[in-house]
Amino acid sequence: MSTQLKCQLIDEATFNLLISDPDLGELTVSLCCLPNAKRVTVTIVKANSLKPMDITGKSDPYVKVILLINGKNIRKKKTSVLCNTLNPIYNESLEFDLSDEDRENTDLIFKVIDYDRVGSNELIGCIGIGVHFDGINRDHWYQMIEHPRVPITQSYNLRETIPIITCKNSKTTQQTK
Ligand SMILES: [Ca+2]
Repeated sequence: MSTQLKCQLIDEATFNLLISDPDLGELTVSLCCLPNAKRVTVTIVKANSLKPMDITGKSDPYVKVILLINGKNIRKKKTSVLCNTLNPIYNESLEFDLSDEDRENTDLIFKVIDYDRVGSNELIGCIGIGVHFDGINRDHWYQMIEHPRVPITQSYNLRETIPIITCKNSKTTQQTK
């Protein structure tokens, strides 16, 4: 009985750790939809209070953006590396060609990564925006579609991981197998 209770307490503590991400910093991005050109402009505005990854107490951050359609990696683009800073200001626009149809099935993954000259680059934190996410991460995408040619800006707390994207069609596929 007491062992069982103890286990439950541990589980709860682990659960709390999982839902409260450590302070990795904040990323500000702007989305703008140009329906006539069938294009979406993703502007990486800035990041704030990033987690230091280097021995200097700073990081050398860049942002990689991955475009997914129906959960499949379609394209990726990245910003330049800004050295020795925890508060990089990019104001860099990344263009993605996107048809009206694909726009309804799109997600964007943003990864803030510390560049290292020696060894492999390390992930600082990430976020996801698009139709398969919840809350503001989803609403931001639809606000962009509803207001074409207007840049919509939003700041996000970075997370250690992003939830797995489950596609609307994937369940049907599993059932038919
Ligand atoms: Ca570094």
